[in-house]
Amino acid sequence: MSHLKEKLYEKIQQHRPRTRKLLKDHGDVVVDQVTIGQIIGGMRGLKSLVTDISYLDPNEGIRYRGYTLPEVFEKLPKPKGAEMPYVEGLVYLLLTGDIPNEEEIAEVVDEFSARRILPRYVYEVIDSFPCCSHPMTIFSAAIMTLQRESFFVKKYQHGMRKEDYWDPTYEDGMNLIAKLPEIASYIYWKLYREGNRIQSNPNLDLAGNFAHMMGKKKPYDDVARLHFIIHADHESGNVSAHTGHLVASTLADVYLSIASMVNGLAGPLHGLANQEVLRWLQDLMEKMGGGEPTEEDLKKFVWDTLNSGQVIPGYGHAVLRKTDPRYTAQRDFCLTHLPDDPIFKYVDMLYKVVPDILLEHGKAKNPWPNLDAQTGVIQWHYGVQEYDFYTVLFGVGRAIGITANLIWDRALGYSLERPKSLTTGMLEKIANKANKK
Ligand code: NMX
Ligand code: MLT
Repeated sequence: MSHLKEKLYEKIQQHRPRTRKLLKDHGDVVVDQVTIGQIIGGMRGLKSLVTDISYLDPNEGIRYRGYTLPEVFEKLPKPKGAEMPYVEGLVYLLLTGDIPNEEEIAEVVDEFSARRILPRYVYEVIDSFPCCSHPMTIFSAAIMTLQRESFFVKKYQHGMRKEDYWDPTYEDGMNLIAKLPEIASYIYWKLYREGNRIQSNPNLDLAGNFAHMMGKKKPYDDVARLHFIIHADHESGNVSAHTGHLVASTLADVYLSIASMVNGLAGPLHGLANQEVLRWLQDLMEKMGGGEPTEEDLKKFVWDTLNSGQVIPGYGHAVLRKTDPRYTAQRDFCLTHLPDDPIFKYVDMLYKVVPDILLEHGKAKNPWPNLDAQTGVIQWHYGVQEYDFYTVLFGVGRAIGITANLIWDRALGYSLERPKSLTTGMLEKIANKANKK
């Protein structure tokens, strides 16, 4: 057993009595109430899920295992000469709650390297997609294709004790995370570079190898590290995390669950917003004829978008009420590495005008930018300009956090998810009764 897996098992054994006690001794304690507004309005804010992998504070933003993003970037070890930490360190942190040392990270780097090889049939499935298929569709299908490799399915069919479910889930999860950069980079070459591809380098860390397979020089390895780390998790209620958890609650394996997660991410109100931001910016830049816009030009463009009934992509959030720290982390990277990039300048000018306009517009509860507002700028700057690919990159990162969640879901024996629905008539009755009081 690897050190990481041993450590994880130790943590699981320590944690299990806490969950058992909560269920057994405090199962009836009321945590939250639900309103009609929440039932019709997408369960916004309803406290109904549990995870220890990450927690999202509306004002502070995400914490991974209790650490803010700046703390994660400061504490996790970095490859020699790199500005950003190892993604492998984040995997270790999310799974165990501990900051790994260099030696512990090196073992995870080796583990991913050993699990990377993609079966031939995955390339063939990607090759066989009809032209104009969206990269997220191909990404999801490629993950589904790998489902035949699931250890969980084999073990389950042979009969497995519930407390052992986490083990083959870990194996499936680690195998899949290791393969995702290979799948993503091959989709890129297939769709935009006539199917040539760069072979993986077994001596590189996961993000370094991704940059290598994308054919990108430094600092794109740090771009990949930054990207995968900030996209990894956003507690359990967002659509991709929730979908992954929901599907896995049926004991569907990691491949089925992560493919579902990818499908959830592919909607424009969620992960696809990063492609929408670039599409919208290109439209803006075209209107400006390549020149620098004035503040008035930008205000007009933003109002035109709103007045035509569309949302401003990359702005707003279901939970956050301040600028997303993932936006700030990417903005800081831009300020250091690409301060004069023309798209960055547009994005930064928009940061100055959009929040006030959204406040005046009066609808969005959060007028501040989310992470998607900055992602494409960085990718575009380093030559990844096919913006329909950006959500695949989000998916590679997100799979890391969701896999950690799925392993822990199994370890703690979380139940099949099955909330109760009501009819509109029933809600009307409840509303009338409440009004009579
Ligand atoms: N531009 C225009 N209108 C907005 C925006 C925005 N950026 N954000 C929210 N609104 C509207 C929203 O459409 C809703 O209108 P209506 O009452 O007509 O349905 C109203 O404001 C209230 O919505 P909120 O409660 O503030 O937001 P909600 O929690 O429902 O949705 C988002 C959150 C993120 C879906 C929403 O802010 C949005 O559509 N943003 C733009 C798309 C985007 O950037 N998505 C990426 C989110 C991050 N991610 O990667 O997942
Ligand atoms: C995410 O990273 O999943 C998004 O910010 C959406 C969310 O948290 O609701």
